[in-house]
Amino acid sequence: MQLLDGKKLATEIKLEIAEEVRKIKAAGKKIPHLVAVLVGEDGASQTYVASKVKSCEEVGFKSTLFKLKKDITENELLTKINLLNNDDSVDGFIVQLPLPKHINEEKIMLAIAPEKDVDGFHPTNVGRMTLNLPSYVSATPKGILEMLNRYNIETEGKHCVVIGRSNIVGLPMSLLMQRRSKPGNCTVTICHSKTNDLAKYTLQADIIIAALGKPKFLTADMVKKGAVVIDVGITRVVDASTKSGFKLLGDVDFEHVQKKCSYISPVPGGVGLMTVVSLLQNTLSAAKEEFYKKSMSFGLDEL
Ligand code: BQF
Repeated sequence: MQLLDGKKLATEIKLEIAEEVRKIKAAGKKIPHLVAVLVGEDGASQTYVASKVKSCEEVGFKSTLFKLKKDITENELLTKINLLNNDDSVDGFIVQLPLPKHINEEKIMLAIAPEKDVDGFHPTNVGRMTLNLPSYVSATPKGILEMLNRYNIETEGKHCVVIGRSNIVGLPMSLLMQRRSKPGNCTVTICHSKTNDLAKYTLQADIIIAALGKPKFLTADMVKKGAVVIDVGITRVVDASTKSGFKLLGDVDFEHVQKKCSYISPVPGGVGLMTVVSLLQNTLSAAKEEFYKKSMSFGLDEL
């Protein structure tokens, strides 16, 4: 078994991004600027946003965090988004999820200008990703592709089982694994909460991507010998023995599954760190106008 070390990869990629930022600065160009909007005081969300801000600092990006009160109205949040859409100093921004229940997340996602949607959640970016057009790709699936790529894991012709069909992970992941590219070219099965006899599918999988959000759900008896197992789950459970009072559990029963597989990603220290790095990569793409040109364009060559 080989560990898919998200910490090692994230460190390596951040150094590469930092080097590119250094060149941008040396060329006298503006450094990438990411804005994060946090609504309310959810503990996990605060942690995630903090690690995104810290990662920006590490690579030399500018970052701005807006903390909004949990009782902010939907309209007030939409006004904030409109300001960010029109602020030329902002290359990309994210609205940290989940949002309080009185705010419609779908409506918020739709309000973000696709050109600044570095989370890749806007239907324009999801549609472009689906059709293999240049676009921001949702950070977790993007990070998993980067992980497979950097560990040189062969995916062509393999059977990939994705467990979970969320808009943010399962759905885009399944599309990315089947597409004509490297990594890609898999035969993909999407499994979910209504799948009958899940093990029938996972036992045939060369690659399993577990993104359902149930701690230790994938057990050793569900995994074929030599499979590649990617654990996307991160459930916080109370644990008095840790400094923070909680620990993170993946969707995979790591202790037993690791004995059967060729590669496995740990939790913590796996996919989560790749997710944060992908956000940095998307922000760099935004600053470089890789997917959307800010200049006026009437040509068909500039999608
Ligand atoms: C690690 C997220 C669910 C809902 C909203 C490193 C992160 C997590 C774990 C992280 C996540 C999950 C993020 C580890 C961002 C990933 O070492 O295992 C980093 O910061 N994530 C988020 O912003 O919103 C979420 C999961």
